[in-house]
Amino acid sequence: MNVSAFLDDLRMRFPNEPEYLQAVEEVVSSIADIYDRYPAFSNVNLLERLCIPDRIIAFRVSWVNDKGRVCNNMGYRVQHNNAIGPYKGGIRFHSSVNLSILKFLAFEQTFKNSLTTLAMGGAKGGSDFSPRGKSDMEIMRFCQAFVNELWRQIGPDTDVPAGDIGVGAREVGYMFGWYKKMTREFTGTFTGKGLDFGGSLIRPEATGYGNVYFLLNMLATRGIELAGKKVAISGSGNVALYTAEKLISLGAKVVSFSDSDGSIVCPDGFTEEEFREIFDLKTLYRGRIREFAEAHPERATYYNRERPWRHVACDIAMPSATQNELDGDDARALLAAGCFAVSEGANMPSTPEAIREFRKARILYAPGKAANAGGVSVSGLEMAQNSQKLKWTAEEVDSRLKEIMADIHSQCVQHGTDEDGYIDYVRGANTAAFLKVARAMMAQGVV
Ligand code: NDP
Ligand code: 2IT
Repeated sequence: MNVSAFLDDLRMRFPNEPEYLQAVEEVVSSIADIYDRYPAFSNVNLLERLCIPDRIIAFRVSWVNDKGRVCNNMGYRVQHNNAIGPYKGGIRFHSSVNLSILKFLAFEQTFKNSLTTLAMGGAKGGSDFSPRGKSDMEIMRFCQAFVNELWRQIGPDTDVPAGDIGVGAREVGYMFGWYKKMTREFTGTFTGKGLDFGGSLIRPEATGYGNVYFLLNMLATRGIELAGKKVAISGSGNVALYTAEKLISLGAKVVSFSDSDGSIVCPDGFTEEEFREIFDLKTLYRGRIREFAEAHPERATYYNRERPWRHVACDIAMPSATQNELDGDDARALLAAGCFAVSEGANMPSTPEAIREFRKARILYAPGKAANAGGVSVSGLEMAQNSQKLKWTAEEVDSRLKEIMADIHSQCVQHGTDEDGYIDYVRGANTAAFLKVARAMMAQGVV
């Protein structure tokens, strides 16, 4: 396969979609060899069908704010690929949302879901609506207007949305409520639901916990203990907070958090009590991370409009906020300070230059599609429980999550180990994920 000709063609057709092109380039570059080994793939133009989404739904969402004014946002659902199961992936509400970002996320989701061992295709949706500063009633009206457009396109065996940035239990609850009203059916069409109406135990924790389980598998390949290690985290949302909770419970030292306004750093690690305060600040009060540093100036330093990476020495970095939040300079600063492992909680948080630095330095580097797959995995387990009309215990879900993360790690090792023994998790994850989806697409013909 001529990788550069393939990418040039996509660039010409989708010139204004940099995030989408970035995600595709990473995958295509790492599967080119294996793709060429099977000429049957190119005979049916499989790669192009795998990179271009099956379907994109776009719509206007009109809703009324608390002042009685009508506001208009864009809404989207990108149904990328359903070769191995129903479309599955989160919904993002953030002012930055556009088609390029949702196409990259849906593309990544297809590969991630393939790794989970469960039957889920890939999708992503969202809106440029910003929940920041909105009242509960405004959020509810927006969610209802969004689902009013989307409900015909989704279903328990068709497409199952969940949360992502700006969409947590509150938003999923409102969306599920309106979906149920429109369909007059109680089904498992959303995951991340409240525990009283079909939600799974451990789903809120799953992405963060899963990332720590994946990290433990990576560290074990080098005989390294987690206890006592300093871990820099970005973000302070769902993924970041549960990553920190698990890390602290295992004796690691969490030295940073951030939000879209700035970062807080505590070089000797937040105590469990301090973490609880941060957790409540972000979840109960929906506050800003700076408020913790203002309340405890002796414990934490606040860096306005800055990411944490250049402000703290750490052994391990777990970027858990958003895409392209760790660039080449950040990567060099982390490496210079002794960082030897990076496990991505966010989707595509490291820029291509940062990834090149990590791989060149031969540190442990896990891409999000492997490391953060715990969230969608437990979503898959929520779907299974909903179908059975049963509820599993927290212990059962957590132990299945651990097994799935270990399995994903094994797939990376199987397909990504270099001749010198270095595990290239990027190549491993992309190859394993690609092969499964490709086999399913081949078997199903040109559809
Ligand atoms: P949340 O909305 O709960 O938290 C997002 C966090 O990132 C917040 O701290 C937010 O700050 C910060 N953030 C968001 N956008 C930006 C930005 N443009 N610049 C800097 N900081 C930003 O989302 P999640 O924790 O669910 O998601 C975080 C990442 O993890 C995303 O990349 C998501 O795609 C990925 N992910 C999520 C999964 C899940 O199950 N939720 C599963 C797998 C991956 P602020 O508070 O200021 O908005
Ligand atoms: O990026 C992701 O994997 C998610 N936001 C979770 C998707 C899901 O369907 O649980």
